[in-house]
Amino acid sequence: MPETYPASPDFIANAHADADTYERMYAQSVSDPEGFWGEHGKRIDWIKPYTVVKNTSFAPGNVDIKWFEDGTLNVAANCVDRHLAERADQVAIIWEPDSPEEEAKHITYRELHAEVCKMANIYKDLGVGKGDRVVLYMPMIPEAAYAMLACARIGAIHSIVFAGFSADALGARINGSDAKLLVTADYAPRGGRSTPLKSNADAALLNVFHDCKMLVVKRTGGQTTWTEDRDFDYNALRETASAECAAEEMAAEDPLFILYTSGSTGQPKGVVHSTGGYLVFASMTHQYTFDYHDGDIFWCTADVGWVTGHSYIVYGPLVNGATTLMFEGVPTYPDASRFWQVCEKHRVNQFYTAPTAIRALMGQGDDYVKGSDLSSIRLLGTVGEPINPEAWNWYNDVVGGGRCPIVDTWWQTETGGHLITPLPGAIPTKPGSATKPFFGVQPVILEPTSGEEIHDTAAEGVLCIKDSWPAQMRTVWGDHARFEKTYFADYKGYYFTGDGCRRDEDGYYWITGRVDDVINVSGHRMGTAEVESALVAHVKVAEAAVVGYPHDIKGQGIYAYVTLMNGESPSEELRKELEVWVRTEIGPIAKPDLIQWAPGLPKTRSGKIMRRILRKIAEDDFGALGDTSTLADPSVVDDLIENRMNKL
Ligand code: 6R9
Repeated sequence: MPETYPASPDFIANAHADADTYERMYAQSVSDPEGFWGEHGKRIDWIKPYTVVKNTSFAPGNVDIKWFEDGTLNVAANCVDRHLAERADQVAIIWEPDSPEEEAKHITYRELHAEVCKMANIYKDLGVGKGDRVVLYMPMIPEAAYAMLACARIGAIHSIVFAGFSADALGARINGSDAKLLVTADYAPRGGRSTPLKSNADAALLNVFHDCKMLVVKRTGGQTTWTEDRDFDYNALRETASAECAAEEMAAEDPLFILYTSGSTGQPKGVVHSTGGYLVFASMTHQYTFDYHDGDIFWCTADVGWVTGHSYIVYGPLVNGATTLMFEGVPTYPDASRFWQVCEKHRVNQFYTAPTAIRALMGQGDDYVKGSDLSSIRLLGTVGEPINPEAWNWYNDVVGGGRCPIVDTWWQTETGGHLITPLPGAIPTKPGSATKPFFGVQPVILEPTSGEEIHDTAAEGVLCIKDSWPAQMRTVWGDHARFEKTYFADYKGYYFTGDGCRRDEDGYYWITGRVDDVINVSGHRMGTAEVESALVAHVKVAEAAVVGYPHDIKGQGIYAYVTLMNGESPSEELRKELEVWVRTEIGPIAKPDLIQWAPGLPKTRSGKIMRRILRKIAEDDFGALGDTSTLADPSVVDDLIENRMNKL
């Protein structure tokens, strides 16, 4: 039995929820979801109050999810305007730049209001209106938050593309949502290097054939090329833009944003989130999971290009009137003390990051942590992948000094907010477990093949969710059938998460990783099929199979088996060429860590690649290949093993 770690009595005494409160609220949230969410939906401001709380169906062929459907509201008004009466001069956003030499910025709610309105007015002048899509391709600068909230203010739908994605990936997403406007910056400084966003954006638009304008924010002032009548200078337009802009009245079910994420098939899907349900859930999870209190400084180290940045840098904290820290840089620049120096400098109270960052920093030694005063930190959090106990213990002892509860939050782009997480004052933690469900969330463990629910407390199988929660994704952009097929077809009547899970005898949930062809590299989700299709798009590649393998820092690394075209021969040069190729097709995060030349791939007689075998070879687990008798040509396996051995 792993040890459990309760919060200190002091922490519990001041927490929003202790064990009794959690039990009571959780019980109500599942026995009477209408009553529970009807009450907690009021934590945000509605223009027209809702009368219908929940109207959801997971029924095959008729999946339909609506929360607060007859209510109207505006997300930007909730995140900004409603705080003006009481906290106009409170800092809303602390911005910490890539280089510690450059000055941090402090943006108050009053200033945030003016900036969001100006950006919204610029959008309107460029012809963007309610329901239009705006793609954001931005560095981690305050303008990224302005750009999101400006969309929300006028009812436009944003779709953020992480600045580490390539021009090709950006172009595909602009086309995918038929966006009218692309908002970007000249350059994105990160870790002392600089990504030329504007020139990537120029390249992306070469493959966009509808009318899409570009709004460019000045970050470094570096050189860019300019296309008249298509490109617009944000900083110049801002000078004359009005700082007042009425907030559009939106229906609760109007889409707030689209965010592309990887699945088990080649094409990333556009996850659609709603306005009302999403905001209520972002607000409530931010307050309870992080035990956020007025005046706290909250830091989530994610990028706004991922869902974590949406919910816990921008929407959750701002709707709660928090001070949210936005960091442009990386944990190891200028050196491995940067996170801790930023915590000390801005007196951070809650710190939320990914296991991959913790492992990387742990590898650099404790001295980098010990040089900073971390006494302001009250709570630590993790997200994105399972955390191994060694990293958990280091985080707890060295960073938290044994004083701070750790919330290991399990959730997904699709879920909008935390679904399984400790509430720090209520649930003693166990290293590596996301512990218990959040209010209103009913996890179930199904037997993978039969789909039967396992009712014993101790259970292992696939993780599904039994009923809807307010921030559940509503559809796949432009393809509701794909939404149903991906999440509701394998296990009828449930939302299928794609994760494997174990529940222990105390009812604690332990996520065991994806059960589909999705891998998790440094906390970034990637479909193996995406990387494969990038590889086979290269003229010298005949076939490719990609699997994950255990990686000390990244959690999983990308292992690519590549079969070359007849007449091509493997070389170091070609290996480099393929690495660069994948970077260009998808982005640096998709670059294979290992490429193995494979004269043949293990296939069934019907031509299906047997990934199970490739995974085992990549893991150096040759003894456990399982049944290879269905292979068309079993000898390819011996070749692959021999080659893998040669590499070690
Ligand atoms: C928020 C986010 C979702 C996938 C998810 C799971 C993995 C996320 C986790 C975790 C174990 C945690 N995951 N949090 N696994 N413990 N605390 O990361 O969204 O990028 O969509 O990834 O990440 O496998 O299914 P997203």
